[in-house]
Amino acid sequence: MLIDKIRIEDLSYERFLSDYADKKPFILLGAMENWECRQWTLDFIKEKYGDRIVTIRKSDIEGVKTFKQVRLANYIEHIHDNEDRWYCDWNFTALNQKDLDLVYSSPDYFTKDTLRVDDETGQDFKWFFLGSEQTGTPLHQDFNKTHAWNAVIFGQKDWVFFHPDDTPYLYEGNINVFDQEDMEQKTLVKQATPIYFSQKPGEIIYAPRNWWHQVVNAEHTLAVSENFWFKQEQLIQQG
Ligand SMILES: O=C(O)CCC(=O)C(=O)O
Ligand SMILES: [Fe+2]
Repeated sequence: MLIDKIRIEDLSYERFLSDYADKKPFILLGAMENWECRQWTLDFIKEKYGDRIVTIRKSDIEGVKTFKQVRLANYIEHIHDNEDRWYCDWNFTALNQKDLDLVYSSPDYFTKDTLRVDDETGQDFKWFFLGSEQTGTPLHQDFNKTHAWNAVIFGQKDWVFFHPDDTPYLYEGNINVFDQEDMEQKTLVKQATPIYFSQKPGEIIYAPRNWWHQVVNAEHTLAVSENFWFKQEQLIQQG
């Protein structure tokens, strides 16, 4: 199965709601043209933000549960020799670095009539993901039935999506769908329908709630990502 790629000028808000919102993933093009962070390089980030404290975790299923804090410069210095596949998974607003809000701007599709803050903690759901080649995020569904968008600034991400109906064939996420051997051993997965594709700089992915996804950074990659609910859903969830 292929994923739709649509330019922002060809996608009205009405069409987003009727064809994609809560229905299927797609790639949005042309929505990052004016973002300040599009000019960033590793050297620039190290120079300007190297003193920031960021959170890192490993790229495998166990690693996602344990975070460490390091200086960003320290992570970047080791980006070429990162055998343990540490991944900078940096919820910058939770770390009180809200100035970074200004270096990009969320497309309207994902801000209009949406909720983007955790009621209990008051935290925004905003992340930078900076990772060496082969870092990434194991197969999962996003927390609390949130939707997400994810924009590549530099590098490349390889993705797999599965529809929520494929849940019985996905071993609760304990499968590496980029690993041939794992795919052959875990035979149930043959009944699922993966959508494999790559995401390049300037491209934004929309991930609907409950869709399974796994991500591998094919090169040293920087992305920015936010999670949200459509307003109506949150009201329903709260009863
Ligand atoms: O590694 C990535 O860019 C994807 C991250 C992701 O899917 C998540 O944190 O929910
Ligand atoms: Fe995710």
